[in-house]
Amino acid sequence: MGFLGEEQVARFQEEGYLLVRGLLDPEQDLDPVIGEYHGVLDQLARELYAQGRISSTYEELPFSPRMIRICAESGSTHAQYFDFSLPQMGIKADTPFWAGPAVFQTLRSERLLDAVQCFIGPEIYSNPIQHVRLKPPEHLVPKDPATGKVQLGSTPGHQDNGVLLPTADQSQILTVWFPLWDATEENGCLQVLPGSHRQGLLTHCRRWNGLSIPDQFLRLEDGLPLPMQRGDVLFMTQLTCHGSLCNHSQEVRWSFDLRYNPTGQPTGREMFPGFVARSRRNPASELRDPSAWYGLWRETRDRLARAEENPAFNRWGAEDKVCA
Ligand SMILES: O=C(O)CCC(=O)C(=O)O
Ligand SMILES: [Fe+2]
Repeated sequence: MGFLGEEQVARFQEEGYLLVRGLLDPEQDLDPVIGEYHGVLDQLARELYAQGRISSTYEELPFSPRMIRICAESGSTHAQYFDFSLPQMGIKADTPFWAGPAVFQTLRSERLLDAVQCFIGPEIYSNPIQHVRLKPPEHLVPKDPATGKVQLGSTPGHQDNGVLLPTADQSQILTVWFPLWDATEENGCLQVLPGSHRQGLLTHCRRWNGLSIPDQFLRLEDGLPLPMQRGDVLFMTQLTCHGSLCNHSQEVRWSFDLRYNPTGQPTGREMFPGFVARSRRNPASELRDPSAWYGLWRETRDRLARAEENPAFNRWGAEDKVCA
């Protein structure tokens, strides 16, 4: 498994995306991550309980209802607590993140990298623009008190190239998205616009739910929903327009989105740490130690917490006319 045929790579180039069914081994690539996140949720529950923000740690509940209960009662989705990246503003010395060993092993999964190699070659760099997304059902989580809007709702239409700095416009950044549990139209699977990568970078506007392409340039409703099962992996170019549906189900929608580029090319987010995931030319340059990976993120957090100015994470100003 893992090696893709020429016709699959050609389809990716033509359509801007490729969905590969059953690429990952759910038991080897996904279950260790799920196990690790049980510990993360447990730790969060204990902390919130100690702070008096929840009335029980809900230990008796399975992961998804436990998380939903904790989010509902504490009034937050705690997205940063679970994420293996840092926020783009307001990083503090105690900003939480999770860069655990099971996550690291999945970023380095041989099956995954064999496939990535078919798109970008054998010198593979793990780009630090990456997220875990644990999205509770929208109707079960309170709205953000600051904005009055749903927290961690559907992802609006965008290109990943729009969320990185122009330094990486010439880089070849491959987006890799997969669900930890089945992603369905009901729980908010991804939607892509086939062929949309051929029109170049579109203008993005900053809205309450992040950067997105305004409606006059992109109708995500015309997109193709891509329900995916555990083990399936979606590959996209950095210019492919995509977003997600809403989570109208009763369970958490859980996914990883990772990115890889050929080693040496700008990542578009140089203030965050990437690493060499595979090198056939210089195998010793590969990062293999999960605690070293955690250390890179920790140092980055501590450095940015001390910084006086917030670095810029994207190119879009608030003043663009189409955004008014
Ligand atoms: O998972 C989502 O809802 C959005 C993911 C996304 O935009 C990405 O992986 O680039
Ligand atoms: Fe995206």
